[in-house]
Formats: sequence, C-alpha cells, structure tokens
Amino acid sequence: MNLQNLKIALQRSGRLSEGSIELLKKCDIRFDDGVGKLKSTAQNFPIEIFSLRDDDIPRYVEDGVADVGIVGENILAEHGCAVEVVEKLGFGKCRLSVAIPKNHDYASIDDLGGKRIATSYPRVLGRYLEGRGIAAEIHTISGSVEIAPSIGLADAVCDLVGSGSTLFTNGLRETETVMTSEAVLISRKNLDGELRQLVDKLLFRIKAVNAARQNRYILLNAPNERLNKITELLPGIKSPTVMPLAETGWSSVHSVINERDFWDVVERLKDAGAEGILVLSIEQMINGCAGRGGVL
Ligand code: PRT
Ligand code: ZN
Repeated sequence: MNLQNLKIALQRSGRLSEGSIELLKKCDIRFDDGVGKLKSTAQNFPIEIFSLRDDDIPRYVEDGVADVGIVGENILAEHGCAVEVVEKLGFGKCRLSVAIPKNHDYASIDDLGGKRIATSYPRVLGRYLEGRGIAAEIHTISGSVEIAPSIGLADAVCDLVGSGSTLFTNGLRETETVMTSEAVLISRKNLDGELRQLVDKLLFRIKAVNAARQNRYILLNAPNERLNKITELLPGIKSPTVMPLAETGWSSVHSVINERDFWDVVERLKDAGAEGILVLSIEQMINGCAGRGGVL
C-alpha cells in the first residue's frame, strides 16, 4: 500500500503531449486526460498527472512541485536545471540547428562571425558558438524565429527542426546542428525511498513498452531440413521456439526480431525456405538482458 503518490508533469498541449499520454497509457496507467484538465489521479497506479507548459517542467521537478516529468532535452539544455535524466523516451525527436537564407553563401561556421542570429535558445547557442571561437550577436526572441531574416531582424536563425519544412517554406537552409533532442523522463535529485521505488516501477514499465516498440513477433513454417539455416537468421530473446507441425517434415518457428532489421531478415527467411510468415506487434517486452542477437 503506497502512502504517497508519484507526481508526474507532462506537457499540457503541444508536440510532446500525445506521446507522453500514450506512453503512460501503454504502461497500463489509466487516467482521465480530458481537454483542459490540469491535474488527474490515475485509477490503478499511485501517480498524479500534472499538465503544464513544457518550459516550466524542469523547474517544477527541481523545486519538488512534481517528482518526475517528461520534457525535451532541448529545454533541459537551455534552462540548465539540477534534475536527473532517468531515461530517453524515443519520441519528440528534433534538432536545434542554425539556418541561413538559402541564397546566402556559407563555407563554414566562421561565416557566422559578426552575424545576428535570432533564437529562443540563447544559452545553448551561446555555448556552441563560444566552444568554436565564434563571436556573433544573439537576438533572443520567443516565437516565430523562422521569419526573423525575412523581416530584417537577423542574418540567421537557430531553431528546432523536425522535418525541415518550416525552414524550407521560409527560404532558409540548415547549416549547423547545434544539438539533437528527444523527450526524456526526468526526476528530482535524491528522491526518497517510496517515491524512488515508484519511479523504478514506472521505469520498468516504460522500458518494457519501448523494447516492445522496437521489436516484432514473427511466426513461420519451415521444412525441417531448412531449420538450421532459418534459426540462424532468428536469434530471438534466447533462441527461437521450434515446434513440430501436424504435417510431418515441417515445423513452426517463433521468434522476436528487431524492427531495424525487419525487412532484411524477412527476405532472407523467404529465400531460406520459410512459408506462411506472420508478423505481430508486441505489447510489452520484459527482459533484463540482451539475447543472443542483442534483441533488446
Ligand atoms: O505551450 P508550450 O510552452 O508547452 O509548448 P511549446 O510551443 O513551447 O513547445 P512545442 O509543443 O512546440 O514543442 C515541445 C517540444 O517538442 C520541443 O521542446 C521539442 O523538444 C519537441 N519537438 C519535436 C519540436 C519539434 N519536434 C518541432 N518540429 N518542437 C518544435 N518544433 C517546431 C519547429 O521549430 C518548427 O517551427 O515545429 C515546427 C515544424 O517543424 P518542421 O521542421 O517539421 O517544419
Ligand atoms: Zn514551451
């Protein structure tokens, strides 16, 4: 019986909201995520969910208003809060890049010397330029950074980039990647015993969900004389499961493959004589160590 609830801060409405809510739901944490709800308590896990602006999340975690939070690494790098990064979460991926008008010449980072660069990330950009010995004027603006060059406010921008289409439609091209970023689970430093146990419990589920996302369950039929070749292609968690089919001379093979190698492995399995290949997604994958082929 838990006496305390773990307080988690998620982005209220923005690019990390959906991924954060989906992750908790996949961890089987049930809560009401109705529009505009600032706080809700889960029905089946001792956790309270706070919905906040992403910029405020690291400070709230640092100050103990929340115990853990989900936020982009870009925000952490800019705000420099004393929190612990517990786990990378694999969504909200983007990069912080410098971009210039596409018709301007650019040979190297030295070309940024003396230029005006508009950004909402003055500290990260300042450190990046300083580390490379570049003296530029950093203009801090809080939104619509990409229009700064076209209205004469700056010569270049430093902004977050996802697909790159915003830069493209504003006539800009990327020249330097300052940092890459994804959503991370952060926690307050020195959490006490019970809260630490709850973070570990949550992390155990998150790891199972993320491992499952990276893997597929595969079932196939194979003639027995091809089994050696086929099982070599399928490392599985320990090794593939092989069971005889009702039809003599045939077996059913079950295994787990990483989505990274998925199509390549499936083609090689077909070439090796596999038939009736079925591929299923995995809900959760609970495993402490990597298998023969390093599945996790
Ligand atoms: O209201 P609140 O302060 O909570 O939200 P916000 O408006 O400050 O943040 P939001 O929702 O835009 O982003 C939240 C987090 O999502 C960021 O801090 C990043 O960690 C992450 N993220 C991932 C991104 C992007 N991808 C992204 N593409 N944040 C912003 N963008 C911007 C980009 O700068 C561009 O203007 O989205 C626009 C479209 O990107 P393209 O390159 O796909 O065209
Ligand atoms: Zn924000």
